[in-house]
Amino acid sequence: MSTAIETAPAPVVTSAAQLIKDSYKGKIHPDWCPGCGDFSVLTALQTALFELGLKPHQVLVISGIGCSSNLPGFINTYGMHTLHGRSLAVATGAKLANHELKVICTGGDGDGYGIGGNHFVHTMRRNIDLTYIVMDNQIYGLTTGQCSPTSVKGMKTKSTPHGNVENPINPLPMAIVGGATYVARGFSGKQKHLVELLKGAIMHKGFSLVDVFSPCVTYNKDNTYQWFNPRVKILEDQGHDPTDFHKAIDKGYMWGEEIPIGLLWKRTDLPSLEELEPVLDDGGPLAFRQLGITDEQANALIKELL
Ligand SMILES: Cc1ncc(C[n+]2csc(CCOP(=O)(O)OP(=O)(O)O)c2C)c(N)n1
Ligand code: SF4
Repeated sequence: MSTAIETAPAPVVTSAAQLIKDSYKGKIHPDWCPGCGDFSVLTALQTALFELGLKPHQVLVISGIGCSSNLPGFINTYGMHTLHGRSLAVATGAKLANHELKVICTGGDGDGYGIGGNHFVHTMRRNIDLTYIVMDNQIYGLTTGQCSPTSVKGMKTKSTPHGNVENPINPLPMAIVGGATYVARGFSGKQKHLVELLKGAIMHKGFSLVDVFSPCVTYNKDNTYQWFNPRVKILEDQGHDPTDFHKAIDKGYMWGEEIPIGLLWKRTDLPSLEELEPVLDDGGPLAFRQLGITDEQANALIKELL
């Protein structure tokens, strides 16, 4: 990978009239390999935020660790680069501290479905209002090409030289039964379509998963743009009904000659976690509220705990 290059400081935007697409351009140029699918996801996210009219300070992007997880460094919003597999846990805390922020997690399949699998399951069942974008390249990119939880059976990787013997997990049916209330799949090669999926996910009140096929051009020589292009079929062109549970599961399982992309599943009848939390009922974000104790009491408490 090339070295990150620092550019001019990102513009500060305080009013909607000042918004331009470059408002979301980060200070650092991405250091992804030329051709990496993650470039398209970054552009799609910046376009979605622009088209939704969200100002950079209204958005927080949080990641774990991986090539894809470097994304918060390349976008001009609030951002946090956390530990491998821990983005959803940190995002849950951030969302509860300031539920007025749009909180978006970005990362890879290893980060989200491997080491972060436990957090994935428990965040979904809470239906907290977060958007989770997983750049699914079916490989560990940053650590140079080991098998990931979504690598297909038989795939030869650095860690499976004789072929992967394990079955991959399927994040889409898993999310549908796990409690996610917006479940979609995109493809880096179909950026305009991805923008619409991301806009829907960001505006959805509840937990949204957008799993994106984002080819790793360096380490995954099987699931390439050329491999996906003839296979991906847009669900919106087929009249798919995203409120039909069984059809959503069926579409989520399809693999091989036809792979559906688009909005598989959406439900709006479940309250999100913040809506159920009485402490968030009134009084605005917790982060802006008075502690309810004096500075002396706070200092004494800190001293006692340290
Ligand atoms: C606790 C911990 N375990 C392992 C690692 C090493 N590690 C860093 S990134 C990564 C996997 C990255 O793969 P993925 O999440 O699919 O993202 P990609 O790089 O493909 O975008 C691993 C295993 C780490 N940083 N921290
Ligand atoms: S190693 Fe793969 S995932 Fe990482 S930047 Fe390069 S192409 Fe992208």
